[in-house]
Amino acid sequence: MEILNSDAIVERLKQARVYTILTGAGISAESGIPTFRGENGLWKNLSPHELASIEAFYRNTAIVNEWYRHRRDIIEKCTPNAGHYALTEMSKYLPTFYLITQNVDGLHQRAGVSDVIELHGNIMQNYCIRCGTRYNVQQFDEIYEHASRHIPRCDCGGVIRPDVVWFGEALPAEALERAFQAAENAEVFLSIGTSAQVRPASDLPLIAKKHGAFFIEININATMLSSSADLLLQGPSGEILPKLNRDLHRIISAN
Ligand code: BJW
Ligand code: ZN
Repeated sequence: MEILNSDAIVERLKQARVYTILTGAGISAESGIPTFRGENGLWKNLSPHELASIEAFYRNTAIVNEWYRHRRDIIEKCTPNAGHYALTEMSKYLPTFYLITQNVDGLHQRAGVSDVIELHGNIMQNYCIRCGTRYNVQQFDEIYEHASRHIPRCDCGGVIRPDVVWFGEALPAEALERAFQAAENAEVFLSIGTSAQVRPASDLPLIAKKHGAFFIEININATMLSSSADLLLQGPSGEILPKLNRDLHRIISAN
């Protein structure tokens, strides 16, 4: 069945030159990576707010490090799903395609998109809080294994932390600037698998809409953004995106 079944929508998508995509944890759920919120979103009875902050890291270094190590293990064993691959396909034929992700799992890159705007960093990278030296997973694990009290330290004595953005921290300036630009320039904006509860990422769809974009949301549940959507595609992104890709490809190559 076609999911783009209104003539007005088909025409709008056909004319659009700039497609901007925002993804969240939901797109990786079908790869087996737990989302942050909702039923399975807790880890050892702690919410993301109690784990993803510098205060939590200093207060509970062992627990937070264990959480990241556990998540890295899961991510390393996972593979991108049909939703990631559908976006990769779309990136090849849409005239201008920006992919912004809140995810730190690197699955879009593993699915073949080279230019991904990562708003919240990447879980495989770590850095020293004092001198900035960077450590990849292997280097980090080596140090972590011998670390006293689960506090991995750099040669300079500084604590090593994951290169991700915690609550209260600024997003990487260049990525944020590119994301705002991509939202402002979007003619079609797709928000996929995000609860849209975390700012400033959750502002992007509304910025795009304010600048005239056609806003499509893909999610298994309603979110804060659903009432602003021009088209709501409810269901798992691993099922919806391949259908959307097929329909879009047909519409665009019919030009
Ligand atoms: C499916 C599916 C399937 C399931 N198919 N769908 C006003 C302005 C600016 C900031 C704030 C503000 N008010 C408050 C703030 C502070 C804060 C914030 O937003 N708090 C709110 C919670 C109220 N924001 C910040 O602190 C940010 N920084 C900041 O503002 O800095 C200011 C500053 C400026 C200058 C100097 C200093 C400071 C930083 C936010 C960082 C968020 N970090 C985390 C952790 C990253 C590291 C890690 O991974 O460990 O990012 S928290 C967590 O939430 C993670 C995610 O990227 C993020 C978003 O979650 P996401 O992706 O939406 O996942 P879920 O689980 O919430 O939702 C999954 C969705 O998928 C659901 O809707 C499901 O239904 C759906 N789904 N399966 C389709 N198969
Ligand atoms: Zn250092």
